[in-house]
This record gives sequence, C-alpha cells and structure tokens, in this order.
Amino acid sequence: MTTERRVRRRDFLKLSCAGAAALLPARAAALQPPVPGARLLGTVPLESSTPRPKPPLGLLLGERLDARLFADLSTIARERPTMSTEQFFVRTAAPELLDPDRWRLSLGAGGRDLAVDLATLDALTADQGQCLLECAGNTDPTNFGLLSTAEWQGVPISTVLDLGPSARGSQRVLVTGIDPLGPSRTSVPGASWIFSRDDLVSARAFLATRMNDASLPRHHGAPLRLIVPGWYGCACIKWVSRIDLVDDGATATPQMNEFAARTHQEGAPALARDYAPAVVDLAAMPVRVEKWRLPSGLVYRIVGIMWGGSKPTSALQIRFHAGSGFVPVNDCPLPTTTRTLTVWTHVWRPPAAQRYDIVLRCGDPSIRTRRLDLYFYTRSVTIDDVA
Ligand SMILES: Nc1nc2c(c(=O)[nH]1)N[C@H]1C(S)=C(S)[C@@H](COP(=O)(O)O)O[C@H]1N2
Ligand SMILES: [Mo]
Repeated sequence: MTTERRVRRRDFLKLSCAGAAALLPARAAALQPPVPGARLLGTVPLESSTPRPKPPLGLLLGERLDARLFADLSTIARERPTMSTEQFFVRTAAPELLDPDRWRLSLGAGGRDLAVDLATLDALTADQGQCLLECAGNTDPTNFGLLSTAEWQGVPISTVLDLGPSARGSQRVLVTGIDPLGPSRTSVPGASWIFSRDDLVSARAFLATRMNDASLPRHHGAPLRLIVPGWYGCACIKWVSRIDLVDDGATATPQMNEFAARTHQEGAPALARDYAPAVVDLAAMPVRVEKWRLPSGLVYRIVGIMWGGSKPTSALQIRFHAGSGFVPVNDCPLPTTTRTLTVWTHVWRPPAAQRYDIVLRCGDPSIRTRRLDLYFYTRSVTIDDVA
C-alpha cells in the first residue's frame, strides 16, 4: 500500500520532467558514439504504425486483473538489460486479501497433501540468474512494454516437487495461484497452468521467492511465483498456493483456454497434454533511436532488443521500409543464453526525411519466429532531418 503511494509520487516527479528526459535519456549519454567524434543530439520517438493514444509508462494503471504497468523499454542499455523492480511490467495487481505471513504451499499428489512453509523455501533459495518475462498479450504497439527482465532468486521446481508426496505415473504438474476477486474487463479470474514435468525441469523453472535481490513485491506474486524461463508470462503463475501432480488426462485450466490463441495454440484443446509449450519465439524490436552529429552530417543509431527463441543467434536483419531489402544488424552480439534479452545496435543513414517502419527478422531459417513473421513488433519513426 505504502509502496504504491511512494511509487506514484516518484512517478509524478518523473512525469513532470518527462520533457527533458525524452530528449536525452540519462544512460544514452554514457554510450560510446557510433562513429568516433560523433555528438549525441537527442532521441527520436518510436511510434506505432497507426497513431493511437499512449498510456503512461512505468505507472501502475487500473485495478486487480485489469491492472497494468507498461515498462519503458527505451531506457534499456547493454550494460544494464534488467528493469528495476519498480519499473518491471505488471499484469494483474496483487489480491487484496493476501497474507504472506500465514502462507503455506500445499503439495498434493495421489490424494495426499503436504504443506511447506516459507522458511523451508527461503532456506532452499538460490540465484536463478537473469530471466525475461513477456506477457502473451504484449500488444500495445505504442510501447510493447509488457516485457521486462530481472535477476531472480528462488527454488528449482524439481527441488520443490521432491519435497512433496509422489504419485505413481503422474506426468503432469498443476500450478495454482490465487487471483484478485471482482469483475474484470480483460481477464477470467483463476490462475493455474498444467505443465509436463519434463517441460518444467528442462526449462529450469523455479519458484521465485526474491526478485533483483530483494523480497518479491506483492504485485509480482509475493510470497511465491513461478518462473518458467522462455515461456510466456501467463504460465508464470503469481501468488502460488498449490502444486499438484495430476494425471496425463487432466483437462486444461481456464487460464490455458484463455491464453490459447495468444500462446499460438491450434484452437483451444480440451486436454492439458494437447497444449504446445507456451514458449516465446525469437523476436526483436527497436527501443530507441538516437540522433548523432558528425562533422560530415547526421547519423542515427537504432538501439534494440532481441529475446526469446530456441537457441542463441546473432543473425538478426533489419529493414526500414516495405520496398527495401533486409540488411544484417551492425552490432548484434551472440548471446550466451536465450533466457534474457540482448541489446543490439545499428547505425543508420536514412536517405530521406520521411516516416520509416522498422522491421526485424532472423537470417537463420532453423529458428522459429512466429510473431516476427506477422510483423508483430513493427515500430515506426519519423525522420525530419537528414542533412
Ligand atoms: N495468480 C496470477 N498469476 C498470474 C497472472 C494472474 O492474473 N494471476 N497473470 C499472468 C500473466 S498473464 C503475466 S504476463 C504474468 C505477469 O507477471 P508480472 O506482473 O510479475 O510482470 O503473471 C502471470 N501470473
Ligand atoms: Mo500475460
């Protein structure tokens, strides 16, 4: 409660100096120039391809299941790809009746139930590294801000399952969280997902108890939330209260049905086992366009992010309008993992003052890019100065 009020006050301050901030993001000033001797003039805003109202970024908007905080991706830098906890996106605000002090995690299997207390899980907590979360409904083209990465701490799901009763033949794991009560415009109450045990273990899923080296905040699922690296946020259940081993014929949960289209399922299968893993395909988009002055003229640098996908790649390609071809992104380091995002940059000399639609694709045909193939993350920029 108090945290929210504090965040609001700070955000108010932030908004009141937004004019200056938009001109020159603090962190951009520390960047190496794209060409020796270049001087940073400012940034040019990214737009959606059809104009629409922009929600404020970094502010908790709405309530309960309709709550959202859109992260401001324009501030991401290669040195710091993570979001601060306060600026990390939020999808669904914490239920009001939440008492972490009395929290127990129930582990169920074969009709037996075992309660684990938080102290036990705290003692098993270890670093899980940087992981990105993206909402499957990250569809606002003015910001695509339902995406963030953080450092997480928690307990591997395999360790958690080992604490509970076992059930012969159980292949699937049902993870259930509580949800805010009350009406919603955007969502069906109830949060649970059924995974194959193998999928959870191979993704190195964990129950997060901490985020960015501090206790997990209420809106991010305190005291326990599931993180399945590489999967969409809808599978990353917050406020986890139960984990049950269920049999192979278990029916899909309402949450799985709700997110079937957004996780690229074929229809909405009746059985959990007929759902494809809700993984995030490789995707990329620009987050900032910097304008630099050189003695010989102007140069622009696109700073962007790449995330998701089945294997690390540096084969990113960029295009600036529909008629032109794709060219390799200048500077796209090969990531060591696909669990977090990678920052790429591309130096660009636009041939004319006009509007450009920036699209990325992957040059490696073995990597699936369902959303990029649909031009899902297209961002536009209006250049009015090329001299
Ligand atoms: N209990 C519960 N868990 C939930 C949700 C929810 O509504 N209720 N939303 C899911 C969705 S759709 C997303 S994208 C992520 C968002 O996590 P974040 O708010 O910590 O960023 O939480 C997931 N876990
Ligand atoms: Mo989501």
